[in-house]
Amino acid sequence: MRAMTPADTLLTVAPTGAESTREAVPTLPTTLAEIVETAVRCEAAGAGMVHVHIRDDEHRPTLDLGRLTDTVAALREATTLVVQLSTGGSVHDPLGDRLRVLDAGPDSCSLTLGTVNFGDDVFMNPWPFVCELYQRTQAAGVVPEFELFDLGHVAALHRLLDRFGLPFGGRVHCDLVMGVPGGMPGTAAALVAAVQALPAAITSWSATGIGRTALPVALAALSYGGHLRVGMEDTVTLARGVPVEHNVQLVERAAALAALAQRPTMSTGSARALLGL
Ligand code: KMH
Ligand code: ZN
Repeated sequence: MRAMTPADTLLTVAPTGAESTREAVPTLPTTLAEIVETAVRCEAAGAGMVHVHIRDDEHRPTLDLGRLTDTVAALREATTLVVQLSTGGSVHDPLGDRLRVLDAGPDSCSLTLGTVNFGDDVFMNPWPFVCELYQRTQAAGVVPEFELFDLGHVAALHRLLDRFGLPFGGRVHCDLVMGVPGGMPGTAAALVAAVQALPAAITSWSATGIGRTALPVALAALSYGGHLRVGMEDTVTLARGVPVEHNVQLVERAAALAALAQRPTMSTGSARALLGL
């Protein structure tokens, strides 16, 4: 029933990420002004939530608390988007810095359920860290988005909810991040397997396909009742050899797919209700 229920689509934009360099991707928004400009345009194109990674003055990933706090304030000033800060950061960020992200006061934060090979790197999420971060979200009144890179992360989500109960706000939202080299593949079959294994407490799920899996994952998610995340964090081409010039292109494309599927993008107010904010 959960998988088949049609509904309007929560569209999340992840405009920056921590992996692409500004040198390799000159159109990547990395400054505060660029991230805010991107968020404004993406909201107008149908986005309901923004998943935020920030950069320093040299365009390198940072979890600087002052910058994070300023970013949350600037996004709230310029948009009505749900502001979600990444607690994943980059593969090089210390766990303590990642816990402190909550001190910037976002509406939501990402929370990955386990360690995963990440290309040639390792994205570290030891179980005690997952538990600590989750309990901090509950205490701070921040709504987590559970990031699931692999089927084992789905099992870990069962374990987490069984042990610590529901998130702040009482809703349970997760995002399947598919196609990372080291995680589950970005295929319809993997998506169905993961969704069928989700805990009964899940109230909404979205999916993200990395790189060339972006479109197959989006189409599978729409047809299976899920929501969408798109953005230059996950893919920097529109098609082979066609670079993304601006995140709004990915948002517009996803919004068009959602409309075609008779599941148009939802307002930011509906996004807040969906997530328990
Ligand atoms: N940058 C990746 C290592 C998250 O935002 O929570 C982790 C990531 C997930 O992007
Ligand atoms: Zn991220």
